[in-house]
Amino acid sequence: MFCYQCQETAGCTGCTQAGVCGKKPDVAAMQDLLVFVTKGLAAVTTQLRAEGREIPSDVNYLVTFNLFTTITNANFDKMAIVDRIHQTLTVKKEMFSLVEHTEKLPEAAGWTAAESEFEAKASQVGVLSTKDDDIRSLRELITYGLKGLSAYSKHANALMQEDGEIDAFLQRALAATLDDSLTVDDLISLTMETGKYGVGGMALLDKANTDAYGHPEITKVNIGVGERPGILVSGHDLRDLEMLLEQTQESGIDVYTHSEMLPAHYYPFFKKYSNFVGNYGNAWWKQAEEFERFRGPILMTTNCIVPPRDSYKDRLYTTGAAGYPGCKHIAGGIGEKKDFSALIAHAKSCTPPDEIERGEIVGGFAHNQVMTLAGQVVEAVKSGAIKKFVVMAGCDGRAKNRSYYTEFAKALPKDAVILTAGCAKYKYNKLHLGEIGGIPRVLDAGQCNDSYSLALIALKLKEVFGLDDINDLPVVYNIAWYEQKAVIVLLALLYLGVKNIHLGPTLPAFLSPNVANVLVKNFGIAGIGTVEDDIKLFFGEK
Ligand code: SF4
Ligand code: SF3
Repeated sequence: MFCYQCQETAGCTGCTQAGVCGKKPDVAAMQDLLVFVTKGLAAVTTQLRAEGREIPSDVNYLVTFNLFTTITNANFDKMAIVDRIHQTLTVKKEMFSLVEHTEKLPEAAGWTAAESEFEAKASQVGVLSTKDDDIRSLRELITYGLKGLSAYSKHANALMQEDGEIDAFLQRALAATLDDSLTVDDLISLTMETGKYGVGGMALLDKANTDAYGHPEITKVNIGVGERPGILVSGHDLRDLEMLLEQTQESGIDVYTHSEMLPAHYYPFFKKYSNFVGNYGNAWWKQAEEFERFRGPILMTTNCIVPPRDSYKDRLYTTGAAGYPGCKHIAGGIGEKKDFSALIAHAKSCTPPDEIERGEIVGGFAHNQVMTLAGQVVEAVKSGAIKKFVVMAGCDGRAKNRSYYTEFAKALPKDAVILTAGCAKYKYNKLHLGEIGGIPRVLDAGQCNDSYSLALIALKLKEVFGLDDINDLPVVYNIAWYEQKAVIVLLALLYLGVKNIHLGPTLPAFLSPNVANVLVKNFGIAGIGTVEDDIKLFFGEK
C-alpha cells in the first residue's frame, strides 16, 4: 500500500505497511480501486455533459459518497468498499453505453472486471502509478480537495440541497486527474479552481444547514452528564442527528454529541429536544478512552473513527459513508428515513455515562451571529481592545506535537481573539481564555466546513474597515490540518486570496518540493515553528 493523504502519514512520507490510522493494506487497495473507478465514472459523466446529456442526481451522489468513503478514518470496512466498487461499475457501464465519442475517454472509463481481479488492478492504480513527482503531487492535492468537497456536498445532499455546477466541476476535475496531457501549470489552475468550488460547496452546506436548522447562535453547551442512559453521536452529519433525536423522544434515552457534532448545539432547531443533553468528551482521537466510559451506544455518522477496542466495539454503530468491520451499520440513503431503533434498544440496556468533566463551553459564532455583534467587534478593534484575530481552525489529531496549539493559545497576547472551526478547537476551548469587552477570546463558528463563516467574517471586516485587500486585516492564520476536508478549506482560503497561512503541525507529505515552492512563492504558505518564535513572528516582541 501507499497512502500519504493525511497529516499523520508514517514518517511524514507515506504509509506503506499499514496506516497510522489503522487502515490495513487490503482496505487501502480497495480504496485505491474505488477512487480509480469513481474517476472513470467521472470521465464518463463529464463526456456525457459535453455531449449535452443531463446526469441524474443519483449518479452525482454516488461520486461524492464514494470519495467520502475514502477519506481518512471514515471507512475501514473492506466489504462495504468492494460493494461500492461493484455498484460504481454497474452505473459506469450504463452511463458509458450512452456516450457517443468513447474514443475521448481514459482507460478507467471503460474498465470493468470480476471481483477476483480487483486486487491486481488496485496495485496498478494507486498514488504511485503517476511517475512524475509534481504531476502526482498536484493530482493528489486536487483529489484530496475533491474528497473534502464531496464530504460537504454529501451533507448538503442529505438535507435535499444540491448544486449541479459543483457536481459537474467535481467530476470534471476528478476526470482531469487521469488526463496525461495536462501540464503542471494546467493542474495548478485546476487546483485554484478546486478552491473556488470549495467555497461554493461550503456555501451550499451552510445554506442547507441554516435553512434546515436556523442560524447558529451563542450557546452554552453542557459538558457534564445526566442520569439516564445515553447515545453518543459523532461525525458531521446533522440530518442523522435530527433523525436520531426525533426517534429518541419519550424513550428515556439522552443524546450527547462527541467531537465534530458539538456545534449541533448551536443551532436553534436542536434546542427543542429536551433529551439533547450536551457534549461528551473531546476530539475524535480521544474516542477510545471516552467511548469506553460513555457506556452507551455510539453512532459514527462520518469520520473520524479510531479502530475500536473490544470493550466497546459492540456499542459502535456506523451510518452513511462511515463503516467498520464487525460494527453494525445503519442503512439509509439520501432522502430516506433511517431506523435507529437498534441503538435505542441497545441504550436501554446500558448504564448512564461516566462523568468525565463538568461545566460548559460556549460556541455558536458562525457568520450570522458574528454579524449581529459586528458593531461591538469593530468598536473593540478601533479602540485597540482587540489587536488581532488568529484563525486557528482545522483538525485535531493524536500527534504529540499538536500540544503546540494549546501552548500557542495560552501564549497569545491577551488582546488577541481566536477564530476557530473544526475539531482543532479542542486544543484550547476549555482553557478559559476569558473575554474582551464581553467578546469571548475563543469564537467557535462550528464544524470544519464552518470555516466558511470565518471567511465571511473576514470579508465583512474588510468591507467595514474599507480595505482593498483581505490581507490588510488584523487577522493571522495558524491552521491545523489532519484529513482531506482541511485540504478543501485550505484551497478555499487560497482562492479567496488569503496569504501567509501557517499550516501545521507538519506540511502535507503529498506536496512535492516544487509544488510546495509554488504555494510558498504565490501564497506565502509556511509551516509552524516553536510557540515562542511564532508568537514573535505574528505579534512582534511582546
Ligand atoms: Fe496513513 Fe493517513 Fe493514509 Fe491512514 S489515511 S493510511 S494514516 S496517510
Ligand atoms: Fe476533525 Fe476528523 Fe478534521 Fe471536521 S473529525 S475536522 S479531523
